[in-house]
Amino acid sequence: MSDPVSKELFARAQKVIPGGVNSPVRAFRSVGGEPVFIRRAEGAYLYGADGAKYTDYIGSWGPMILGHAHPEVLEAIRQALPNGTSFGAPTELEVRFAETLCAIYPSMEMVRAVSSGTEATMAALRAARGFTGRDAILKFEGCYHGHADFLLVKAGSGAMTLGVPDSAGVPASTASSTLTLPFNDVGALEALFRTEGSRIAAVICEPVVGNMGLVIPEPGFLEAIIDLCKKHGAVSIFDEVMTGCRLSRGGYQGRAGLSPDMTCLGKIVGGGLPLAAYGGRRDIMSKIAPLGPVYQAGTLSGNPIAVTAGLATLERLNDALYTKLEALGARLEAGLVSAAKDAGVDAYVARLGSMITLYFQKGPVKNFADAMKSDTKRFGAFHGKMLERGQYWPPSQFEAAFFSGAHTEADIDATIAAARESLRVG
Ligand code: HOZ
Repeated sequence: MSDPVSKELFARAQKVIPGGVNSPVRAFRSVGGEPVFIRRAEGAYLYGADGAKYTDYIGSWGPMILGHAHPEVLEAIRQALPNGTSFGAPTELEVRFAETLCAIYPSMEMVRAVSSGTEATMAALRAARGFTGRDAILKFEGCYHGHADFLLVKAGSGAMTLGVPDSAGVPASTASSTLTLPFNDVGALEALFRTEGSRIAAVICEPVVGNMGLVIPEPGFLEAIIDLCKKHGAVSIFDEVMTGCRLSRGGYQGRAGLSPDMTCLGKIVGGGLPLAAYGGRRDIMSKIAPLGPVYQAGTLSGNPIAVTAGLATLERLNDALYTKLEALGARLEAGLVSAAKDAGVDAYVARLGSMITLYFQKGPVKNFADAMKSDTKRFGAFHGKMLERGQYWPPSQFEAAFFSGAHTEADIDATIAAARESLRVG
């Protein structure tokens, strides 16, 4: 499936990097192939190690909403470079970054920059535990919040794809303070709060799940999380690492008019460089050191080059972009639905804005158990056929696909045509 140059690189990589990849989702294990190595990217396209061109539906797993190598983002980075790459001391850039995030996300009164989504969720939960003085946290089956020990419990993304939702190496004592429930089940949530409410520090959710494929919240589910947390003195945390600045400038919370106690951001806010953030209510964030007793730190937190890329990206998130993404998304969704129907393939397309999943099953998909009903073998065959046709779809049934403002109607139509063929021959 992969080209000869990638094959050779993968053989070398496997000798010195576990599985040949620096993050498991990049391996093509669940789709029965080997990864395509990438040399460069521009706009809507990735260029493989052998020079082959692919229309990209990964977008670096979310950050590249403006498209790859956006000229103005690159220029901002270029201008920042001569000033130095890291100071380990505060900068005006970090102040602007925090002010910008607080303005875009009114639920965040204070914010702290970190370097990855994993750090953001880990730190937000520590803050919630420090604030409440409680240990238990609740997450939802199939949601993925990075790879902190206590979050690798019934986890989505690569953990789900590779069949290790409960990772080895996590002490049972750590995992035991993580409670789990099915996504979208308000009854189960209410019942759990009735019995365990007084020991729950926080409920963390992806408001729209992207890590078991795309799963959209049922009306009232997220509101129930926020309300029950309020009632029981727990902290509601929206992990908008994927959805933040993606489903609207203000994330899913901005789109739905919701106000969680805390929010985690990453991916887009870093403009393609390692930068993330967590924040929320002032009384909770005031617990963070040096203001309070909850410790959290980072040598490269708020790195000036990463913040420059983030700000340059955030400045370009305007209404015209989201209108375009919605129109492209509707076009892609309709095209995939019709291609699957014409091919006689059982399929369910979930989409919101510029996030989309083509499930190989009839659907609907409302939670982890539903997602697991998908025909992953069929998905693997589809993935390979799409790749042959220059379409780089995420190499897992359980990852949302992303597209960018650099994609055109012609790109989407070519993808639909490729899907039509791939579904027929698959
Ligand atoms: N959240 C991303 C995938 N669902 C993470 C990317 C990675 O694990 O490499």
